[in-house]
Amino acid sequence: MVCGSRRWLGSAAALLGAAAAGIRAGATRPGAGFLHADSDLRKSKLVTQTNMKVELLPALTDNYMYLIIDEETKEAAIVDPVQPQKVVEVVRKHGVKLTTVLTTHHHWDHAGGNEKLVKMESGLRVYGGDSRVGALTQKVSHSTSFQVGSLHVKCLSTPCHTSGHICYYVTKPNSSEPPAVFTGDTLFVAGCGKFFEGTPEEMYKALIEILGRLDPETRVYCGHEYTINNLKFARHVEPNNAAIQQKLAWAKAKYDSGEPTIPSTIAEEFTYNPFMRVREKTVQQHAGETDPIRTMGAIRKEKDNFRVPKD
Ligand SMILES: N[C@@H](CCC(=O)N[C@@H](CS)C(=O)NCC(=O)O)C(=O)O
Ligand SMILES: [Zn+2]
Ligand SMILES: [Zn+2]
Repeated sequence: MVCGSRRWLGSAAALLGAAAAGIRAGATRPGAGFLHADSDLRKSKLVTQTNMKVELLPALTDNYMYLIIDEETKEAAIVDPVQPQKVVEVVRKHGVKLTTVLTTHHHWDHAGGNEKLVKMESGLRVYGGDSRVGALTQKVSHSTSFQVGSLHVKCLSTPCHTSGHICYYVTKPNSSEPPAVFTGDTLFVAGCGKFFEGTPEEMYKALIEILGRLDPETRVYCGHEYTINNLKFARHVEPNNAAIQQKLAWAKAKYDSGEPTIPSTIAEEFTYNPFMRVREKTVQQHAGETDPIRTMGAIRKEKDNFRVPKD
């Protein structure tokens, strides 16, 4: 399966068919024989703060789109709207004004809905860090900032998964509530994206020096529901890390009830995510390295070939 390619649509369609035929995927999970094949069987979730709401919208097999609402002005942004029809429906449900598309990277499973969405909703500003992003109107780079209503958005350039990958850091000025970061395929809960267009050094910079230095309470909203598989790899790297065991048990329970395992926080990621823990002796010893960047390269290579166990 190539990330962002249309090739895997075939398998997604086949799985959707199986779900439609009445095979409830809810009792199973990755590595347990079946998949949550249908995003309609995965529940959405609304994270409500005084100033900002984030609605998690399951898309395709395991992607997420995110609707961000500024409570003060009722202006909204959508992150990676691969399924535009669902976006339009949820915008209508909330009665908000959608003005902004935040595209994390050009892969089809993230940017593939942009062209259709701009036809359905006129006047959208489409942000992204890569000319390969469809319907792009605002090309951004590191530290580019703008507003969505009263919310402040700062672009963080995190090349590696793709060379033009952007994470979006969203804050409400003068608020005591935690910020949010939309990390696409750079940082996942307990994992990171494949290094399709970058190096271990770049991912180190992205995870440790950029995302790792955000407010530790920042909520992490990532591009895919990969948490269980990621934690099984994390457990393989650090078998004695209790934070991994606990998060895995929690994630399995969430998955079985069709609920998202998102968001996490930056502080939490440092406790169980092996790619955020490359400075730890335990992770370095597993990799047979003493340098964090070489450790990053080694564990990414290992995960590329990791066979996820059933339990
Ligand atoms: N291993 C993925 C396979 C799909 C895949 O390659 N996904 C891309 C993003 S579209 C990726 O970077 N995955 C990170 C990883 O496999 O660790 C899974 O858990 O389902
Ligand atoms: Zn991708
Ligand atoms: Zn992806």
